[in-house]
Amino acid sequence: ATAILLEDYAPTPYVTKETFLDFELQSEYTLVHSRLTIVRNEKSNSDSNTLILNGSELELLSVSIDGKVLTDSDYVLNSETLSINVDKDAFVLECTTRIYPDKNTALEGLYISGGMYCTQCEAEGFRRITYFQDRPDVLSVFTTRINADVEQYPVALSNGNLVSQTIENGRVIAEWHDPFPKPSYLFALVAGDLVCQEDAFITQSGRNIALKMYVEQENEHKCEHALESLKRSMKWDEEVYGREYDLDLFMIVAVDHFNMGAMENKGLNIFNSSCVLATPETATDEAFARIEGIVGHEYFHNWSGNRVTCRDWFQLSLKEGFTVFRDAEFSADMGSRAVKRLEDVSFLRQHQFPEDAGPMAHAVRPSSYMEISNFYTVTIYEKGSEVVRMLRTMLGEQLFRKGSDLYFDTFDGQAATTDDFVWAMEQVSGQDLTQFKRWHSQAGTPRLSISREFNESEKTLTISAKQHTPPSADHSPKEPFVIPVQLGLIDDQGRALQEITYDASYSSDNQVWLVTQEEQSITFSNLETMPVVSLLRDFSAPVLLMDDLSDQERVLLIGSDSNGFNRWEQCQIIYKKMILQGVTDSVDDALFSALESALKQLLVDKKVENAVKAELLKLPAEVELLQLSPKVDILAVAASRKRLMSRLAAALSATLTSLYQTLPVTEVYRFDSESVGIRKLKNELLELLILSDGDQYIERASAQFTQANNMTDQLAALRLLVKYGSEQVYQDALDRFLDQWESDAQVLEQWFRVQMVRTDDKALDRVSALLNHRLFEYQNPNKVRAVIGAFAMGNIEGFHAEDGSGYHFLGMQVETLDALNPQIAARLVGPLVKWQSYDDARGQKMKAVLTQLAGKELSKDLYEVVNKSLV
Ligand code: DPP
Ligand code: ZN
Repeated sequence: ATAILLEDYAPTPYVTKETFLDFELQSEYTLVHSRLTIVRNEKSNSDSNTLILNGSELELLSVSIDGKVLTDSDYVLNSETLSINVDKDAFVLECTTRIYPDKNTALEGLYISGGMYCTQCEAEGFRRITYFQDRPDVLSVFTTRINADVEQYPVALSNGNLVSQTIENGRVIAEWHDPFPKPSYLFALVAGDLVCQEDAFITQSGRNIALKMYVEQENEHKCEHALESLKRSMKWDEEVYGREYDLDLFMIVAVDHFNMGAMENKGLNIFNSSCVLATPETATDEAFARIEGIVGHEYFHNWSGNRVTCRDWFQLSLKEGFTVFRDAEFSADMGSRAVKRLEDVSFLRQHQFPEDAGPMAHAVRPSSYMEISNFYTVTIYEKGSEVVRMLRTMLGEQLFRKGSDLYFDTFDGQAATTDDFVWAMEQVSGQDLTQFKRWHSQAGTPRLSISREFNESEKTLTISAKQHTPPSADHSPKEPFVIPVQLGLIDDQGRALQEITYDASYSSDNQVWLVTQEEQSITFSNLETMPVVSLLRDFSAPVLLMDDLSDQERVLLIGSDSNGFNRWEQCQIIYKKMILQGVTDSVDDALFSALESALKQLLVDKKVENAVKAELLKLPAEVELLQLSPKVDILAVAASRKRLMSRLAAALSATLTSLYQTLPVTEVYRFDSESVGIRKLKNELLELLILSDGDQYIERASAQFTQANNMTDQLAALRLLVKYGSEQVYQDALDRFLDQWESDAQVLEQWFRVQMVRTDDKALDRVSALLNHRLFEYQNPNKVRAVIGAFAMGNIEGFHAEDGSGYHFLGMQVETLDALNPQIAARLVGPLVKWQSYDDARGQKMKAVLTQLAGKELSKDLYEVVNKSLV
């Protein structure tokens, strides 16, 4: 496999302007007839006469140009491309290919999921349908005709508007036309026996949009939440970004076999059924929130992705980072802003920081890749979103909105770059963002060290910052970043002080200090006593912060910082410190007591949201400790974390009990932040009460499991029974749950997944047994993730077992899956490839499994990941 380089980007000499596709869906195969209107590309200065079309796993039946059939001496065909020399500036190319959707287990291109046809074309799936310029800078107007058996596939959908639909000789013939030019990755087709839930939305300019959600009959009752989320998204994008929907029809389809969460195909979003179907009885609050976020995400892509698309795949974060930022703000506006932010920061630290420190490290705009599917990463998505967030922090809300307006207006209908986005922000703000763009080109998590010096006679406080970014696996440069540090000064009573400084790097409007150099300091004056500094509020930059705050100062901030995020953050810092103390020695009793009393106060504080209370009681994930103490023994960390949790539960027992008793029961299920907060806190408390008081609360969990009228409470109870119950109790609960929910695909996934939380020494046996369960399917990525993924990522004790059996198991599974679905295999191997973060003995065992894999015949996807991890 060879690497594709950003620096090699060049426009194609030809572009496809119009695309007509005719799909004949036959039972054994599908015939795809294409008619492409191709012209010379004005943007290219190449005088090459060679038209290069991408194609993969296709049977070429015929190809002609302007009606003249080509023979194999007229073109060069290999496994990846069809190259034709043409001596015309404009021509029509017609082509017929044969494909086999029922044999397509990779779930890229056209495939069958549970009896229905569907597509996934991003990034390079369209080339598995027909020969085409399958690259995002070729935008074409698509017309699609679908011809299928009307009994089996009465519903036949594609992008845009339905032009006509007829039934002839038992075949449905539907023709769709999408007036908006788009790259092939946004193409979609669906055919199946589906029912439709309809709704409508009236846009700000008064246009009536038909909303249609297509699902299998059995899921008809699971559409309401997604449709409501869609309408909220449409309204939000009008209000916050001034973006209105453009077609008259917006469709959503749910499919069971899907590699990603969902896909923003123009006018026809296709969703993984687990990311769109929900009822209160079958989906948890977490799932409701995830669905709302993903429905929003895909909808927002209509502007940030579809109307303005990416020039090439190195620019992927242009649409993904920006769209994640948009969906995060949408979710924050719909639910609890504080909770959304701290969840996102935890996620970033648990997943993106390790990626940046590991062998697959890459910049938000990478400079090379072998297989683009491997670059749909937390760096492109979540760090990309943080980069957009920093721009908004630096510009302020109003200028940022002006910038996004300019961006959309200027690049509408075009394929753009991350530089274009920054250009728009520069235009509206007058700021020079040249240095800021290093966030796009340089990988790695900057370490930001902060120290303070108080001068009593001058009454000044000087804060000094040092930034350093360790080398990363992609060898990108490490010049100083532009780091916006949001901060506030507080006196020892927790009152906010007014900051006074004459330093131009500080903006008092938004309290942002812009650190741009390797070392830099700022002085605040007019301070009677040494203030406490609340740093990096709302996590204003994706850095690893190391400050010189004392434990007392942290405890003060937990109790009184006006920034909710930082109260939680200081609590996390103390937890991490105590977990590490517990690994080597014993936890500092004074520190523990200080935190204990701070928590006791917060837990009874009526002004603190219930959901935030629940988050304050959660200890940081084990991997976050690896970032502070490299190569620490992960099993020792897990054990220390558990001990701390039990000690906390015991110390807070009285407070937790009375809080638990005062929380109301949410009788009727509602998905609003208040009821979500109550359920979240209640279930968090129940776990701690099991740890402190045992049996009595196991019984409480059993009762909750039986009586719950919603999946949030039922699954939370089941999880606790599986985690803490006796062999008999948890097995019994699992059996009853399966009895109740066996026929519900979304709940069944949860049944598989929840079993991975039990951390006794039989975890590996349980996973192996589940893989042989009659309801498990290797072809279904959701089930694979729920069992193998959840084991490797969530069951630290089982996966990292001393004998290496967890690693060996994962290696075998990855190999099996690679033959079926390379994208899934390359994802699943993730926990192994970060072997260098673990202690040496463990790391060597992980590496041995990778070395073994490297000796096998691998897909391009898996090859890239495995080989990069062994460099
Ligand atoms: N389906 C993926 C997403 O929406 C890829 N575009 O992020
Ligand atoms: Zn996306």
